[in-house]
Formats: sequence, C-alpha cells, structure tokens
Amino acid sequence: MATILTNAVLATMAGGYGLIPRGAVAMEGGRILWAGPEAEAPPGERHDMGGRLITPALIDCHTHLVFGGQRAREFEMRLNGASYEEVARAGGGIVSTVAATRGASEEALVAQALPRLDQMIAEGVGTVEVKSGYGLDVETELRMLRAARRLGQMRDVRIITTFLGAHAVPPEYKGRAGDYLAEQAIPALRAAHAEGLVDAVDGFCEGIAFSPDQIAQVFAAAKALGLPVKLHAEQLSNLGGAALAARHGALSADHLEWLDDDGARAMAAAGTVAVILPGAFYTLRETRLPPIDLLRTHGVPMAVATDCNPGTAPMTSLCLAMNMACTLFRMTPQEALAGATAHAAHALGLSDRGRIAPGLIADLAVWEAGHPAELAYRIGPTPLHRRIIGGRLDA
Ligand code: DI6
Ligand code: FE
Repeated sequence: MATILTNAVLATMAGGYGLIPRGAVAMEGGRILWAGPEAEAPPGERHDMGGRLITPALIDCHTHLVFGGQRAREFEMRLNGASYEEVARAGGGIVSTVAATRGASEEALVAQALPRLDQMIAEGVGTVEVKSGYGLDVETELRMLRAARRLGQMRDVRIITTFLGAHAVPPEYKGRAGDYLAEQAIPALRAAHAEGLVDAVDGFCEGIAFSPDQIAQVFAAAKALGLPVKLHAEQLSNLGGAALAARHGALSADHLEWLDDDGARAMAAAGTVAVILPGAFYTLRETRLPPIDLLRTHGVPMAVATDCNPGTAPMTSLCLAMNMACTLFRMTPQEALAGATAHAAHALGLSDRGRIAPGLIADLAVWEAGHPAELAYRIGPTPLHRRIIGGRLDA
C-alpha cells in the first residue's frame, strides 16, 4: 500500500520552487508515486506532516569528505600573511593532508569521516559525492574510495564516488607531473574502476596543480573507461579549464571565480553545470566573485555544494553554503535551493532525484519551516524535522 504524506508545504523544485501550499506526496516501493494538492491525493496510509515544508533530500555534489588530519595551523599561517599558493609551495596545503591520509588505515579514514557525514545527514542531505585525491598513489587512492563506499553502507545515505587522482603532484614526483599521471594517477583510476569504485573523474586545473593538457590526458583515460568527467576550474586563475571540461562533455565545472564569457558559453552549449562553492571563497578570503550574472545570462544551471575539505572549506553545512551563495554571491534563495537539489543531481549526472516528481526515488527532507527561503536564510542550526530516504519514514 502507498504511504501518503499529507498536510505539507511542498517545494517540488519543478520550475523554481514548484510550491504546492497544501500538498501531499504518495510513495511506494522506495519511489515517489504522485505529488500534488492534498485534496487530489490517492488512497493509502496517511501521515500528517503538520503543515511542515517538504523538499527533495539535499544533495552535496562536491565534497572531499574522506581525508586524514586537519589543517588549522595552515589557516593560522594564511591569517599571518601567507597565500594559499605559498603554503602549497612550502609543502603545506594539499600535500600535508596527503601525508596524513597515507598514514591512515581504511578504518581510520572511515572513523574520521563519519562525524562529518553525520553532520550532513542531520541537515537533510540524502546524497553525498565524495572525491579521492589525498592519496596520490595507487594504494591510497583506492583506500579512500573504499572508505567512501563503506560510509554508504554504514548510514542511510547515497554515496557517489569521484576519482580525483589529478588533484596535486605528490612530493616524490615534484616537477614531474606527467610522470605522476602516467605512473600513479591513471593506473589508480583503472584499478579503482575495475573494483567498481568510480562513478566519475575529476581534476584540478590550476598553476599549482595540472595544466589543461595534463587534464586532457586524464579525461581521455576516463573516456576510455566510459566514465563521466568534471573539473575544478578557474578557482584561482583562468586557464580555460571550464571550456576544456565542456569540450569533454563534463557533467560540471566547479569553483569558477575566474570564469570568462567564452567559458560560460562553452558550458551552456555542452550542458555543463556550474558548481558554486562559496565555502572555499570565504575561507581563502577571495575577493573575485564567480560571474553569477554571466551564468544566468547564458542559462548555465548552478549547483551549490560545501566542498568539505580540510584546507579551503572545513565545513559540512550545505545550508550554510546556500546562505553564503546568497549573501556573498547574490544568488537568490530559490537558486540556492535548486543548487542543492535539482541542479546538484544534474551535476552528478543523476536524473532520478533532486525534485519531487513521480518515478523519482523517495528521498525527502521535512523541515520545521513554512517557506523554502528559510533554508538559505538561517545561519546556524538547520531546521530539519526528519529525512525520508527511499520512502522510509525512519531514515
Ligand atoms: N580546490 C579546493 O578548493 C580543494 N581542492 C581543490 O582542488 C582544496 C583542497 C585542499 O586544500 O586540501
Ligand atoms: Fe574541491
């Protein structure tokens, strides 16, 4: 028999908020069967939602959730005047997390990531993308991805894994990025794929990381395995990474503070989603804003994510990322919520979630709120009442 959630404000996210003020959702077999005005609800076992807001469960489409250690000391160095690039060149930054991650067992990586995942779940998140990229050798990249998959077995949450071997050049390959890709990153990608550990492939296209030509090699390896690609692009400078990603049919290009008109046009033409990451912008105290108006003008869909990582975004709150997207980047609360639901799904290549519509998986968040603008509006505790995952009311 169908389960019917009644007496709810629905934000279906079908075109804007897709608001239904006195709505109901019918679920069966883990899927949404029907959503609409309560008066038209089909028969079934009814549950009164007390007038609360229901949205799709949130989707954090860009995280580096699995890593060893933390980088509070580096935060302090930067506040004492060092730049992110200077810290990276001095052996801090990403490579210091690499050392801590290489030294951690799979169990330790899971144990460290679990509280972060629980914080996300407590804010209504139902799907989390998790990247590798702090191993930078075959064995540790695989260990990170196995840890990510394990997290999905331990909690009622759907984990999507992304291989990010092209995140940084490890110290033992300093000055030999090409050798690193040929000897470690690409073999790690093939091994991880063979183990079923990879849903997509990402890279970091930046002066302190990999050039567009090097990223193109990684994308070619991904394509040979039939895997979709995405890219950290135009975060600290403009190397044309977004256009490169678009040429490879990327699901998303992420960060984009330095994106130009050509890059935005290329993304629009390829259907590449812009993933906006205000937590990293905020933490690095960047001043160059991502060109939100340009993305709007070209009709590029915008997702919003935490970028949860120990260096540039030590945050787990997707609602806070939505708030920052509004206050720092002037996205609207409606764009921010679409960015954490419908467009986040799109950025992961998933068409079975992110909206409340018949046939989609029944992953929902019920909020102690009456209007969806409240989710981006608050700073601090998120008003989650409960999550519903796969149609289960006890998730
Ligand atoms: N850009 C980021 O913001 C993160 N990775 C990346 O390529 C930062 C990762 C870190 O500093 O540990
Ligand atoms: Fe990132």
